[in-house]
Amino acid sequence: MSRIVILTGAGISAESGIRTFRASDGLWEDHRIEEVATPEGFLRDSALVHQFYNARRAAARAAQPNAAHLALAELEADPHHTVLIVTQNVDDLHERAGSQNVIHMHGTLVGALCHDCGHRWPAPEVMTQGDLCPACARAATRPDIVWFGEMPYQMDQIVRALEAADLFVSIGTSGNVYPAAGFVRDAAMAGVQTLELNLEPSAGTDMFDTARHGPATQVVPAWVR
Ligand code: BV8
Repeated sequence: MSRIVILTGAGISAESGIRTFRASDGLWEDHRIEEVATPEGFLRDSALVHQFYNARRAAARAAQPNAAHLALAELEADPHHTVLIVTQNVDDLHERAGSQNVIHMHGTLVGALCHDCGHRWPAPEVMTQGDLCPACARAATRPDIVWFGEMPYQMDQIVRALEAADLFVSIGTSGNVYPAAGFVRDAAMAGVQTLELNLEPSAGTDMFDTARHGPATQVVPAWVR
């Protein structure tokens, strides 16, 4: 039984029609994503941030899982492996492809969070700054997304799984955002084999034992099978 930890990024959803951050040159409607995807950006202009995530939520809802998502679900169903997907993506394409063991370290578009009391509930399709928290009734609702400068979710569980793995695979990520971009180093230091599957060499490609470059819908099924 081999233990596989798989990190995925925006590139695995690119062929499902969901734009990556690099494809937009880090811009969204002339706003730098780092400006919009931050707590400061939310406090500065919550209507703009809700607009940003409403657009992303609609795009994710319209997208379908692709052959790469489906191949990872097939791998998880294979009794010879235990598979944990740690995704930086906020779409739900892994779950819709059939993957069950998924950690959304940067949150999800389908979740809503109260900025004041911390209550969580399923996000409506369209969120506005006037929405009231169902628990404390204050107008402090935000998407349940981890923004720049905020601590990613379930980091302890992720690091424990990385260090106990037999193989760490990174798929569709540019390796620019930490702590996710540092996982390959954590794995290598724990003696875990590392593999990069990406359209092109990522920023951290030299830290991987092996790398295969090409579209995820080709390189991921080829690796799984
Ligand atoms: C933290 C949710 C500490 C939002 C995201 C200064 C100030 C503040 C922080 C920092 C700073 N300097 C550094 C930091 C740390 C910061 C960071 O790393 N910044 C970067 C910009 C330098 N990180 C953080 O802030 C993190 N938190 O450090 O907390 C802390 C400690 C204690 C207590 C409190 C806090 C939190 C980062 C999370 C931010 N949220 N997402 C949203 O989605 O709207 S990040 C977001 O961008 C994504 O989730 C993802 O992580 C990142 C984009 O990366 P990728 O997924 O890799 O996408 P990208 O477009 O870049 O690349 C796509 C790749 O796919 C490419 O390589 C391409 O070649 C490939 N590809 C394309 N098509 C295909 C393909 N591959 C295969 N097939 C294809 N068809």
